[in-house]
Amino acid sequence: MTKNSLFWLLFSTSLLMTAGYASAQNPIVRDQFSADPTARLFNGRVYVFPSHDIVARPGQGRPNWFCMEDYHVFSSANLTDWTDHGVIVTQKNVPWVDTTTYSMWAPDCFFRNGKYYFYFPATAKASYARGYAVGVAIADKPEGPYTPQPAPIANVRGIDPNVLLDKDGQAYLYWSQGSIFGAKLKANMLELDSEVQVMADLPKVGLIEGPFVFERNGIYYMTYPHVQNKIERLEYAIGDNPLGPFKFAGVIMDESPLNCWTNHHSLLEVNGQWFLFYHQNELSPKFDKNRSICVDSLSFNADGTIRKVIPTRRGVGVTPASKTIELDRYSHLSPAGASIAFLDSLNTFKGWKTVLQRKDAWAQYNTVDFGSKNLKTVQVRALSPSGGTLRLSLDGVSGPVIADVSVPKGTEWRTVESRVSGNNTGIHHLLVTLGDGSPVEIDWISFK
Ligand code: FUB
Repeated sequence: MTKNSLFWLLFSTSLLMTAGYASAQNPIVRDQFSADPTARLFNGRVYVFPSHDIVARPGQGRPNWFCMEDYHVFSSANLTDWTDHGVIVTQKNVPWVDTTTYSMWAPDCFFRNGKYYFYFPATAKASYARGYAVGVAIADKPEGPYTPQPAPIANVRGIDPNVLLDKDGQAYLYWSQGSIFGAKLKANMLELDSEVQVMADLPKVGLIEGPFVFERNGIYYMTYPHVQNKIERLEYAIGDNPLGPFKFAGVIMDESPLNCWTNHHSLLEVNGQWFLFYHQNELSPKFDKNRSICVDSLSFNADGTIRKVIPTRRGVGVTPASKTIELDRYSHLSPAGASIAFLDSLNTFKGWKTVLQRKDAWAQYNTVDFGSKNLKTVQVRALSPSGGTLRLSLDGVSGPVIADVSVPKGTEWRTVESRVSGNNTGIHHLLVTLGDGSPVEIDWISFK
């Protein structure tokens, strides 16, 4: 068992499982668009506060641009099963927001004084502020209900609020508007307690926004999306003080392979393991203002520098073998003959399929928990116009074979069942390889 697998086993068994199954893979929210995830650990659960992209109808904000009317919050006890707690704040209930703008952009949430403070930017009515302002809504529980403050925070003009609570009990608010700004917050978490400062010495060329600040081993990390070239990548700078100056230290995630113009992120430590939450546009490849949130593991070098994160479709967490294993959220694909496509390109929310087109092409899905008793049966939802076979093996293409699955000829999806043999207990990587016959498309796999 790898160190990573052991972490997941301990993590998933040491915390309560949630009732509603959503997904263990990326993107983690698949029934709506979501972006700009700020993840926080509250009461042993991970809560993600994203913004909520929608497809704009005529008259809603700026055409062909971001369109956001409200916020949902999602939570998970194991980073695998996510619960959508529904809408927590909507623009029509915030007195100061100009509701013609649909501009509820990237938020944050912070626990202090026994309350949850939800910080969000939006375009203000002219009587409150000019342009973007940052408001606060307060709740007794992370999932709400939240009560918005009647007016935005004075002297904060911009987007993408983020809060840091330093070791000495001083809280700070950061936000962006061309540059990144920061100031002390009063203990009431609702008012600034210092002059606003531009955070030095961050890049001066190319858009910079979305600050997320944290402290680790005495180092203050200022992390942010930045357009170094054509689209945003995630970078970080480090300093000795919460308000800088900061020195550029590296790239956390390169530009989107899907060409999503924005990225926006947060980092979270859970039981000693760090995670990067970010977004991409896989559910909307042709319109990058409809995004989806993702999570991948992140780690540090001994000197405190951050190792670059390569975005994956597999995401994080253990997938029980008895759940539907979505092979299209793969860990690795063979260099040729394997690809991913939408099940229905007119409704991307239906998800994806894996297409194996050439003999010996394979797809690998990591960290499947087969449990403590040998499983006897596997079901595969598949389609093969001329009929084909699949070989299921563990931990490598030449690892132990646990099943051979015949997919009969046909143009309709069908669920085929096969016997599983051999020892298959514990956590393993699952490999699915195309055998003799013609191409096979796979929707999901599940063991009994
Ligand atoms: O989601 C709208 C804006 O796009 C965010 O506020 C920025 O950080 C970028 O992700």
